[in-house]
Amino acid sequence: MERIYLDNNATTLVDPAVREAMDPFYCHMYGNPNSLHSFGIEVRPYLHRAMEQLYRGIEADDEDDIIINSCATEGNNTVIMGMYFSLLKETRKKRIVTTQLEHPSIREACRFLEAQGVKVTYLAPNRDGLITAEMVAEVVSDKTALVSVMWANNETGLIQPMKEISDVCRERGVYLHTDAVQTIGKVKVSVKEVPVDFLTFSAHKFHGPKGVGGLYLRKGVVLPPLLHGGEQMGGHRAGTVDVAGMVAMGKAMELAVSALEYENREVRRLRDKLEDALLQHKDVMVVGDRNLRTPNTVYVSIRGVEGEAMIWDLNQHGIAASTGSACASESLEASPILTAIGADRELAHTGVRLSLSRFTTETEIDFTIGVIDKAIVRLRQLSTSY
Ligand code: C6P
Repeated sequence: MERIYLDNNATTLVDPAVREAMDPFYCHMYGNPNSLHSFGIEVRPYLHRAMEQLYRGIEADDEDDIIINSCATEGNNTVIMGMYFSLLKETRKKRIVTTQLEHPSIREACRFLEAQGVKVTYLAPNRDGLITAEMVAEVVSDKTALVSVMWANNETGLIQPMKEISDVCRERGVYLHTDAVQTIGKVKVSVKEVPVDFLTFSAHKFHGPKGVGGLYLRKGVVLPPLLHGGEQMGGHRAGTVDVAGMVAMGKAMELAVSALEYENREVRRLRDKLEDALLQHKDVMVVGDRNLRTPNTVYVSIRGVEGEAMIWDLNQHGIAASTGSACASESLEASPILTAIGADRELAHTGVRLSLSRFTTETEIDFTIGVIDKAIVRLRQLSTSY
């Protein structure tokens, strides 16, 4: 059996069709799109097409902007820092409302602004792991510059009610940002149906390459750039655009959107099969209602089994999973996200995240179930607390 990859919320395999689309831009069409000679001119139609694929993918309007950047961490920081220089620093609007569920690229950026005098409210989710529109409505005031709520969570897969939250923000005239990194290709993302002002995405989470991402800006919103020094991206982000990356992200977006139906039927079926098998064991808990989660994610707590021990055991059998987000994998701290949803100490330390993709097969899931079944029995026998 080849190795099995069930850590798709950390990163994904590059779809072979995406790889094929980006390949010509390394050794053949390697011109700088801002150059006036033929090498530059010949790549421009490909960038144009990639932009069209991205606009179509999230149902953006022609007059909106999509800034191509290096990753979601950059996109999230661009929004938070940009808001500081456009509103928070100089006007009466001195507040940001965000949540305790956010990725560190939002959380740490907000902490940095707190040190500059910005007031940040970190909304706690309810017991279901959700941030409701009412919670947002309760804390937003005329001093709020920005609301930032992640669309789907990277650890639990829980999907937030973004439409209702966007209704509140529109009504109150407050900018809304959403980190949609874990949502593209899993749930329909339409900025027409869910009118947000800023939206972050990252190609490597939907079968594109690492090192390229996008930030959507609604028409008319003002956001100073994070990177200065050139007119690329209409002045929104200086620096030569990663041509191969952008072409790849466009193709990956197109494929992700066309695979949505498969994701919601087949990937969900395999995820549910795995989840049902886990729940056959006693003292096993899955975080969040499966119908409120992205179809590929299950976050499970197995009493008496340390998350790290299970990951190690799975890895011995060639199966890749994680205890939570990859960027915190070396920390022994309890997951801030699980703590936020009220998990007790044990749950926050016994969590295992299994995340599938459209490349996951039934044979892989069956094999994984067999390995986990045996691991639970063995690791519990070794446990002093179970
Ligand atoms: N989450 C995980 O294992 P980058 O790599 O900068 O493009 O993406 C950062 C990021 C931002 N928002 C969300 C919701 C994310 O899940 C991630 C990346 C990985 O969960 C690595 S920490």
